[in-house]
Amino acid sequence: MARATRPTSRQPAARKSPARSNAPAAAAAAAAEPAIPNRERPAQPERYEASKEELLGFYQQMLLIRRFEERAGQLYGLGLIGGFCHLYIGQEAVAVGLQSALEAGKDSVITGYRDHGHMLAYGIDPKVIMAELTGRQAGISKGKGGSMHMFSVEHKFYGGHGIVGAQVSLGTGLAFKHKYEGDGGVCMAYFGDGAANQGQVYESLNMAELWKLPIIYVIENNQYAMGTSVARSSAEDQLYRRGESFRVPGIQVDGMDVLAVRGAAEEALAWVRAGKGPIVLELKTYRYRGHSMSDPAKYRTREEVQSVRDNSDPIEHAKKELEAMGVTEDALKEIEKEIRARVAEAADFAEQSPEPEGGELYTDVLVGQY
Ligand SMILES: Cc1ncc(C[n+]2csc(CCOP(=O)(O)OP(=O)(O)O)c2C)c(N)n1
Ligand SMILES: [Mg+2]
Repeated sequence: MARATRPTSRQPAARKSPARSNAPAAAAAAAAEPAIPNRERPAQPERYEASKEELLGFYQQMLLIRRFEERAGQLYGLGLIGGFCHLYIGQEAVAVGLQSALEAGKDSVITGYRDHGHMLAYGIDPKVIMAELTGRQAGISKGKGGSMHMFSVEHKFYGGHGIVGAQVSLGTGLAFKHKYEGDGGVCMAYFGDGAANQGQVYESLNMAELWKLPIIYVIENNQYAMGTSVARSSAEDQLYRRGESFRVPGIQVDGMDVLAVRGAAEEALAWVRAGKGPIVLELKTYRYRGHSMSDPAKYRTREEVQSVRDNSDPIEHAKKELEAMGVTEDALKEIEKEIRARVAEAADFAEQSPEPEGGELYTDVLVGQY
């Protein structure tokens, strides 16, 4: 079961001092160099050893996200969801594996617009998420945020952001707050492979390492930024290495295996909670659907998508493992039934709830009076 990471041909290289090769003069110069801080590297994470109950829990959460997103796609098709809607189907193991390792109420989370799965993985009620999608008063942002702008300050879930990369600097601010207030919390800031090429990401990495901020930068590498593949857009396609110039270590993880993801989360949290500063996790994953509901997905073949579904699906993978642990087909069918019922209930709630009152236009606009 040693599938903790799906290593690439380019594993993290051992750090070398360029002076070392030029002995003996260079060796003397190297010896005189002041000690370089933070040259320690995190260990290669182990795959998490989940009990049957824990794995069942992860399976349920992933299935809930999958069925919720499928239903959201249908509601969009029916015109009940307006604006943008970015589905998380295929990436479920990432949010579930990572968020299961966080301490609720202490650690904070921030992400981009593909955010429904993260909210569900945080245990937020599917009803208020679906009601937000349909723009209803009962939605978690009172129906004013929609798919891309959901928040739950109570859960320390800070959105839901439509501006690519913005959540990285905002997350760095959240991490600064954790450190400033000494509350022991860690921020998990999720962003995509496309966002990883943004300038503000590097300004954030620099500050976070300089100030040893408690933050995990999570790159969800689903291989595409809208219609652009990583290969077409990224000079360094091994995204876990993107923190290296700032001495921020990185780990690459199989994002289609929830236990590998959870194992990596443990390692990253241990690093950050020990006060060693930020860390980058690159989760290799895949989105099955288009970038958003309006994407015809002409930039990749159906065969490519089908091959990932057939060979690497995170839910099928967990299901097989549960079967091997002795969970019966009937028990799994029962779970499927319960989840379908929860999603149907959320969809009914979202359709039947009233729209916000007109006066809501003026609430929650400013934090205070100026
Ligand atoms: C600053 C900014 N530039 C461009 C866009 C348009 N845009 C929306 S999503 C996206 C692609 C981002 O891809 P990635 O970071 O890989 O995330 P994914 O959609 O795969 O989750 C782009 C370019 C935007 N919203 N904000
Ligand atoms: Mg992407």
